[in-house]
Amino acid sequence: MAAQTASDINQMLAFRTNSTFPNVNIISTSLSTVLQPARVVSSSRFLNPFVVALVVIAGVALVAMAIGLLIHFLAFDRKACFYRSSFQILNVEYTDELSSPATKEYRILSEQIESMISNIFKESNLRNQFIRAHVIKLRQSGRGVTADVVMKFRFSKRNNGDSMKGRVQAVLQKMLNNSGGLEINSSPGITTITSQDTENIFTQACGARPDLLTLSEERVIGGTLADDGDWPWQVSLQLNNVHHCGGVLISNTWVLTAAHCFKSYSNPEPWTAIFGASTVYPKRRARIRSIVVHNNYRSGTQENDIAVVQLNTAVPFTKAIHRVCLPEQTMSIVPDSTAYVTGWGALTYGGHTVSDLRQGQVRIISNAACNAPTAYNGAVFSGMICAGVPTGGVDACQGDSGGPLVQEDSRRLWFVVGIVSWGYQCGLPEKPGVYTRVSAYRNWIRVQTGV
Ligand code: 4AZ
Repeated sequence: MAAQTASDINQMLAFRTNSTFPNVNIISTSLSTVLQPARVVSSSRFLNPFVVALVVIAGVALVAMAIGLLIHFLAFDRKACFYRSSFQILNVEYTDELSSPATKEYRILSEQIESMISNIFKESNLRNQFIRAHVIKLRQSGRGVTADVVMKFRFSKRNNGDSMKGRVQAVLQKMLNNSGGLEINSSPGITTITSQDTENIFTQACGARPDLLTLSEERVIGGTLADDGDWPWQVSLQLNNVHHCGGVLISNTWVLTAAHCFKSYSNPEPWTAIFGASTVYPKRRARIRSIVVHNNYRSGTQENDIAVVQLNTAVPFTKAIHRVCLPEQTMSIVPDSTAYVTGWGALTYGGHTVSDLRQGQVRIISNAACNAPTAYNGAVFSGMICAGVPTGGVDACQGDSGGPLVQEDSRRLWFVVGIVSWGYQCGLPEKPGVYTRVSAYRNWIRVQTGV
């Protein structure tokens, strides 16, 4: 039989249903008679728009509450706890290079210790509580090295540092057989310290910006206006109480600056040093005891544009006032790496100085590129270093002279790599800022200041 029409098939089905299974049809008819009115009742009750809205609102409120509680317990119910510890490392011989955080040896060993601690905690049941470990000092112990370390955790507010000490200690115990190439003497003891203790430790060390003072996870430099404490080593050198030059604090008593700042007045009497981001509301003032200008400063070429200034009284280091790190003689500064220049200098060539400290992000330019015929055509000597942005616009300018050009190392310590020295006007493309290369004068600074 070929094609049957739909009505043929329907007729056949109707016939079969009625004749072969008559009971089924009766039952099905009676079921539908019973269910029909009930269905009408249920749909009118549950699809009532008012009830639906109520259910949706209740659901949303429940989800919001759950999210709120989760955020609260994950973020706000936690407080920072700090511990201090000392690790004795037996298989690393102590050398002089390990006495300064500026050396490659110090940086490599500290990073190795920091990642060893970090790995141990990340593999432990404290992985969600561990934040950071930072080596604050390497010292000689016997023939080996002892590393003083600060560690930060975030625990629930219901716990305090002391109650969690045992758990932290238990994890550190595992380090004895899993120390990634370092031979640790014995399980290190730990001491609970406060956030104020941690801040004090970093304030005494060199090169710590606010994020390191609290061992924070974040690091941000936003905008161009600096906050108090953002660049704690920045100094304003004032002549008869008027801002004249920038400077950078390298110890409690010494400020590094440019020689050309003292071309007209080299007698310390009218000079003062001002600390804090605002020159109108300074955080501190100090008188100047002596000014040491480099013997071979040449004003024609700006060679050896470097000077150190001794304060009359030592400044106590605080959160907002402390020293920068000095680079080693051998420190290589990588072309195209990021650096920051800070100061109260003019915003345009020929403009006025400003009263709130400003910062500019620039990139290091190789001396070869900076000496190109379209740039400075050979006027940049080996004791100088250039930094700028290809399109111009961000640069040091008049009044920034003597101030710092700084870079952050892999351990978040900041180094002064340059001192604002000269340039053709300000912010022009192909005419970057030229700075005194601090690493080239590391020995001169040591001889003059003992730092
Ligand atoms: C100045 O006259 C000066 N653009 C300082 C830095 C620069 C230019 C001029 C670099 O003190």
